[in-house]
Amino acid sequence: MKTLDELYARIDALGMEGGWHRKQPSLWPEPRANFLPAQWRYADVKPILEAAGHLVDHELAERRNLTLTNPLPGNGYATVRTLVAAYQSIKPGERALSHRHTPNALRIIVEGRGTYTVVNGTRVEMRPGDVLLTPSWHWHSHEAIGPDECFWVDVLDVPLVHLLEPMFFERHPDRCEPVRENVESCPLAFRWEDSLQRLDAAFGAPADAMSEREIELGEPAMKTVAIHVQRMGEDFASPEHRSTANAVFTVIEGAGRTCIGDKEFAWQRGDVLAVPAWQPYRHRVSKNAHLVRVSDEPVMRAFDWLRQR
Ligand code: GTQ
Ligand code: FE2
Repeated sequence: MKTLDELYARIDALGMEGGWHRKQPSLWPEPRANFLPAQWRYADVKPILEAAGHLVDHELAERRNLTLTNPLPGNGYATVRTLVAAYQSIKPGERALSHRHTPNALRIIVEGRGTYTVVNGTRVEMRPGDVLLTPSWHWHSHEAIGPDECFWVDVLDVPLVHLLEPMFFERHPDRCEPVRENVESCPLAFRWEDSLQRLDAAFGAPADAMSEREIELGEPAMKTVAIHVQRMGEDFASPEHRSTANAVFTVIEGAGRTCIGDKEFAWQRGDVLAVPAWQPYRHRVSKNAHLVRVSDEPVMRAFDWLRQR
């Protein structure tokens, strides 16, 4: 080995690379904000789910859901790096069979009454504004009794599980898990009226000043996922903020505009916004609003990677 070229050829042949002459750096000064700002409008999605209700047999589909794919080139699934969001609907008389998986999941109910979810044998109604948790490896099924077709937003940490690889999934041997108890409330169901009461009692704005009041559902809700409910009044304007946490926002009510990176989105009830890590964003509200922010903050905190600016 007399020349650098020979040296590099030998290094390469053994499946190695000199850290001093990498083509791509492995470290850089701050997050690159690869994932893109994005929005999905409930007004666009609802008619599609209704049509799917006629055209897609629920027995075949098992879950009638539409995943929200971030427009980052090459991405085929995730909404932000660690999380996937999906709209899901179910019609009276339908049942989504029981299964369990290692990814954590939660649902934010947008519209409709008379749909129940069964989590590890506990059956609870899902009403608009409620947030329901199905933590890792908990059995869960959904059934709609009516009167309404029900629409909600799912958020799962599936992309994180894809990255780390600990994926397990299985269907319940009985198709539908037997119901052990019917409850009005349980630790896995956050009722909208309780969230409103807690917001009424909340004191002062959160440290990031991104809303007028904020509560957290759970502490955190699940090991990888945090859920915050934010309240902002008409004419509220936030400062610009960025965080290493990846977030998905769902609009429970109200209207406004949010700038994320170089994009601006006008939003209203049922819309979903992707706010990927380190994308600067700010809100301006035009009609009293409640937003639910789902983020991977617990992951960032656990490894001392949560930074905000
Ligand atoms: O309702 O159990 O959107 O397992 C994706 C995967 C929903 C669910 C999704 C799921 C579910
Ligand atoms: Fe599931």
